[in-house]
Amino acid sequence: MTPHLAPNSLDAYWMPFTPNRRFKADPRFVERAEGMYYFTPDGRRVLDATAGLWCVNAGHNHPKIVQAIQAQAAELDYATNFNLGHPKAFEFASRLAAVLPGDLDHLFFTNSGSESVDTALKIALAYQRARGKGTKTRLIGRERGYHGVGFGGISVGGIVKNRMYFGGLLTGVDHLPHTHDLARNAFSHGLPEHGAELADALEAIVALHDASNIAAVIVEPVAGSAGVLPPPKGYLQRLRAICDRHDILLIFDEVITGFGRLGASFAAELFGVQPDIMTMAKGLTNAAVPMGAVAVRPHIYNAMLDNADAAIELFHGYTYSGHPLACAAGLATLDVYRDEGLFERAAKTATPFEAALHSLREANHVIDIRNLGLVGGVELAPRPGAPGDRGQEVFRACFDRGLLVRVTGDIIALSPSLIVETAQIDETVGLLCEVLATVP
Ligand code: PXG
Ligand code: PLP
Repeated sequence: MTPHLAPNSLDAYWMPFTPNRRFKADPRFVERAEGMYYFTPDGRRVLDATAGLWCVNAGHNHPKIVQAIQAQAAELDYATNFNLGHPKAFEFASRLAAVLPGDLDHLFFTNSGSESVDTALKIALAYQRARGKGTKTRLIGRERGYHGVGFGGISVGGIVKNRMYFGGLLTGVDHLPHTHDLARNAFSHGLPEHGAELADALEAIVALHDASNIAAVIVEPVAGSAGVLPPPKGYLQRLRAICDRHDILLIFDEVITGFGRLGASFAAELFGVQPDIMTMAKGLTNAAVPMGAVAVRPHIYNAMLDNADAAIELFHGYTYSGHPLACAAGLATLDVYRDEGLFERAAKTATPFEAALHSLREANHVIDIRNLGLVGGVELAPRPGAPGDRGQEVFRACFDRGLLVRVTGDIIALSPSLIVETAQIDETVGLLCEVLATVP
């Protein structure tokens, strides 16, 4: 017993990415969920306009996913995937390979997006070495990029606060400029018109370091965490062409953009741009069991297997790689996406979503609105000298009125589950408009 902790105290739990003192002084709880809604302990219903944290793409507590997890827990709780197989891991990898764009045919399983990113970066380095290009070690990320919180991910990531407290990070990393350009692109519907030329910064990095020293570029096709930044028209195609010209791997971090979020299976499919490596998590299992994955194309997998200098081709893996519960949840999730046509549904709903979102243009404080598929960003003017305060107040006022949104700084992000009804989109935008009118 720890005498200074009362039973059920809020004190012991160090909450992630949360102002702990502020939260514990004025906590908010949910204890149950179904479809588009959370329910609080005092019985209030909260419309979830963020799909948990961009992850519950099929809606909360989907009965088929719940049932699959329950059955799996009773059958095989755990098996290591080191030198031992269980059927669902192979089945899930095969099913994923079939839905992934192009020839992303080989899957490595992790437990989160952060682990997927670190895994992808390690594969990129090991691959370059395996094929005799061991000097290709530099990794290129992008300003405002979010690639999770591992040391690899924060090194290539570009969110200042996620980096500045944590020492020297990985060496040999460069960053492309971000693509946020309010002056030229404010209130774009879908992809912004201006900024494809920002991809040419990769040419400048190549000119500085030489391509013989560069392993890979990693980007989010649509930056999510940093505030919903869809790529300028032609930008991703240009990045792909420069990578091809210089024999540099292109990694798409599709942790948010995957599994229907943009109204297509993946961003790679939507944009017609084929990455060499793709990272996934979130919608992979509808978030019901933590899981991430990394997909690679055959040339990468084969080069690693053909040129291995030891029996094990990749010295990497997690205790919980390919966890049976996660595989069962993932298989059921793929069934639900297919059987309910959720990616197609998201593509259709994207039109009324865009219209509703842009109706906030004249709302109080709004300086930009961005959207693609079922992702929306509403950027507010920050309070002078107090960036983020207005965003926090909007978040709380929304929750008090029964609406969960995601706020980063003064940007409100909306990413409802793919099952969202247009009436729920209208309710979301209506409540948000009311809140913006009342928050100073
Ligand atoms: N890559 C991308 C593109 C992500 O969006 C991760 C990697 C890391 O995944 P894990 O599972 O390790 O969290 C993410 C996660 C936000 C927010 O506020 C977004 C994420 C995580 C936490 C908060 O928008 N995305
Ligand atoms: N730390 C210790 C002491 C371990 O034994 C292990 C795994 O065996 C780890 C960390 C890594 O844990 P995981 O495989 O869950 O990432």
